[in-house]
Amino acid sequence: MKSFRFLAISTRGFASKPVVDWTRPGNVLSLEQKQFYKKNGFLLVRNCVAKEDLKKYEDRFNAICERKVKPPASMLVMKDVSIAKKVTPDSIDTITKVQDFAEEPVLFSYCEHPHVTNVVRDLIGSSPATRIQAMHTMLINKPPDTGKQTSRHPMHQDLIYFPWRPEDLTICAWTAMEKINKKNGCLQVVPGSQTQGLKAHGYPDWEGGVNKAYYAIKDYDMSLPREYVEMEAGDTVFFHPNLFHGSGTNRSEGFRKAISCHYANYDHTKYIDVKGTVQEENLNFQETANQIVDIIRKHPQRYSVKPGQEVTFELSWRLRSRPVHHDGKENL
Ligand SMILES: O=C(O)CCC(=O)C(=O)O
Repeated sequence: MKSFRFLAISTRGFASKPVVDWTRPGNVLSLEQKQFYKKNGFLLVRNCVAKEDLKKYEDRFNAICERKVKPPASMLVMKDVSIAKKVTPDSIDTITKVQDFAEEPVLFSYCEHPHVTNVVRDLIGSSPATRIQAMHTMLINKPPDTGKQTSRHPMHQDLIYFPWRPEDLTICAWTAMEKINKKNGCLQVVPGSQTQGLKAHGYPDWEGGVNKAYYAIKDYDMSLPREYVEMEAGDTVFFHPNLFHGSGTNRSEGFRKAISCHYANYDHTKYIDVKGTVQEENLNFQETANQIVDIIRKHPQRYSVKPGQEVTFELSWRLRSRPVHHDGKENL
């Protein structure tokens, strides 16, 4: 782990510079692709990650689930709410997500994959040399639904979880590790919704339950036009943190795997104080923020907290994120 600097600042007076030039093609993307992203808030890049790479990530995930490989102490291993209460040993069939794999070398190699990072730099950077940081990392093993529809992920905006800005210089890369379609719960997106600003979120009032911290946009307008992003293994969708998105019930027999990373532009991103924003008003957000901070306070060694260092929500992100392709003497 690297050393850290304190970067909590107020949003007041913090205006984002036009870092990305939307009038020119990127290093790897055409002008049309860049403009499609700008307008719609997402871009699907087919065949972005090779099958051999996907196999490496899957093998490592399986080895972690089967306890053949010890995960880094800071990685969270999660179960679906409908499975979690059953007393079953951990296996590929019970682990539905791993999160915060910045210290896991094989999984983190996804975040460093040049086909992914080249696109990221075109969409949140100014040049192929733009410095980026992997902020949030996940491998999602969406289980076949048990009948309670807990495998659904409600429509939400990822920015609700993130205490940094500007949002236009953060992006998610989400790669299908196998064929993903409506049947096994593909991503659903509302094109253009990233321009609407951050909405209030809360737990959906679904019967059957919902997974922890799976928030939904409150009073969501079900008539908004949704696009179902069906993908082949290796296809990658890049999306804006304000894009309305979610995923449907997995009605197949198998687990549906995707690997993802949220990146931020290292040189133009600052933490904000969420006081007075939609995020603070969201009680569930506070609950989640406190839970993460509490875990780190309880296990300071796991996260390399320095003696006497105050564990804040911002610090919780700095400890779990990691610069990509640059020395990053300091984390964002
Ligand atoms: O993988 C999925 O099913 C949805 C992922 C997602 O929307 C998220 O984690 O924000």
